[in-house]
Amino acid sequence: MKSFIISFLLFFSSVFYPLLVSAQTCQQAKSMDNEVFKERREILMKQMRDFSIALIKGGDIVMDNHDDDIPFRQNNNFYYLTGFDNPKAFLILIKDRVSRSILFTDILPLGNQYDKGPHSVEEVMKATDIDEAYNISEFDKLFGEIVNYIQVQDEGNKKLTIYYNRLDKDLEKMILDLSKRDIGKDRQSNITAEISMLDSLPLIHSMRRIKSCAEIEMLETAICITGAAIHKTLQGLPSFFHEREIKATLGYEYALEGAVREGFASISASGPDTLIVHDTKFGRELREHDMVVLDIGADYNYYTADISRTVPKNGKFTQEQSDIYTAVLKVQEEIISRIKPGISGMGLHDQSIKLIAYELYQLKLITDEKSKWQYLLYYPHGIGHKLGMNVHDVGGWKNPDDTYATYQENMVVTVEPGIYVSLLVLEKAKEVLGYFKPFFDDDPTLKFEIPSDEELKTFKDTVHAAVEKYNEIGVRIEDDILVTNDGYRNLSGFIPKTIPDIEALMTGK
Ligand SMILES: [Mn+2]
Repeated sequence: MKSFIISFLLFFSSVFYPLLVSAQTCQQAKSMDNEVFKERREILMKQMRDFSIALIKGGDIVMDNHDDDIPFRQNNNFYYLTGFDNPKAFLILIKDRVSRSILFTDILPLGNQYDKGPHSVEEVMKATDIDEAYNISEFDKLFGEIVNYIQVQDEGNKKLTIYYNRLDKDLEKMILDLSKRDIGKDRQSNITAEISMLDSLPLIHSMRRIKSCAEIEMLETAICITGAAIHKTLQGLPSFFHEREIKATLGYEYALEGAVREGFASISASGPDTLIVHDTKFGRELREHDMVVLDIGADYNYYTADISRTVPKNGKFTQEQSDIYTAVLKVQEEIISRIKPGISGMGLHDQSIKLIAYELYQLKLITDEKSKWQYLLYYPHGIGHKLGMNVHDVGGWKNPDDTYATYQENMVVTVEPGIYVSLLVLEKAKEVLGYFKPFFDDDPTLKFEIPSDEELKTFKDTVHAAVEKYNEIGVRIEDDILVTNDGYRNLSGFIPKTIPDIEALMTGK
């Protein structure tokens, strides 16, 4: 018996232990319970006018070229309010004397052999704890009844407010058509209400900008998974021959760690392609002295990470690669250290331009630190953006009243400066600046005048040697930062970023 136990234990440790150690390294945040979604619906309804409804449409199934479905991902606002990730769905929030939520979706017949989905409205109600659920086939009829019902409730006012996504013109037309058909049908009450159509997005987006603890945990899981994938990619990169191997490694690690999809099209740019900010093709053979930019993020339960690391393909920085990398890293760390509630994203971008210009001047890549256009030839994007369910999450750089939006506690933002050195861009400087100018003209901080041909020639002649020296090196470094009550917490700071840490991980030394 004893020997059986020993051999069993040996068997167990030899067979199962390696499996255990190769399993996931990220602790997975537990999915949100229905109370969370219910509370969000209640908060939204509190902001709505009395006697109004909000109509939130779920995501559409998108076809690829012919008859192939692109993998379905629920609309973020819809998911935010329901936690329900089936296609063909509508949510109606009714705010009257007693507020309630109604979910419509595709109920599949039992025995359906093609699609996975709910087989009864009871199943939907049990899964979501929503007040009422119906088959989507009843939507047209019930929408009319709801519209009329609200008007009866609000007879004194005779005004019906419908909140919807104003960007969705098909939805707008559908609401208007259905309302025209149904309003006034109830002859007994003799109602001819006028309809106010209001945009639901500002209300929902203002909620989504500030993250709850549960949302921060989701983001931390997505970031951990992304970190694990970067770790594996960096270890493998010195022996990789093609960018495809990066893609394979990322996909494998994501799935293994619990993320079934990426939050956006992964960017892996190598060699001269590091100068392209959005290269998602994974189409290039790797070369020994390439730099490789990874700008990636796993999606975990509808929350995405967004992290960039730039490394030498062979694991060892050359002097030139190190010069550019060190400059970007200094700027990135300085900008991160300035994050706290009350500062604006635009203000940070402006500071990042000054810091990058200082570094470019030291590297002899520009001739005037204060120039409004010289830096742009090497730093053609913003310092960062909000992060959440969308990789470029809701809440832009400006408020509706045109003032600059400020960071607040429990927002999550990215910090991603970059320097990209290109002889071709230098040569085409006039065209490049001409491309940017119209976008910048409205912004007093960024507005610039195109330099004269003479000025441009002097500039080109002066910086040409330095640009040649660093040609085709592109570096971007990006972390995901939680704004705290008195500063920040770098959620992705554990992912190797200094030159010694990267070299040690990649070469095993
Ligand atoms: Mn980003």
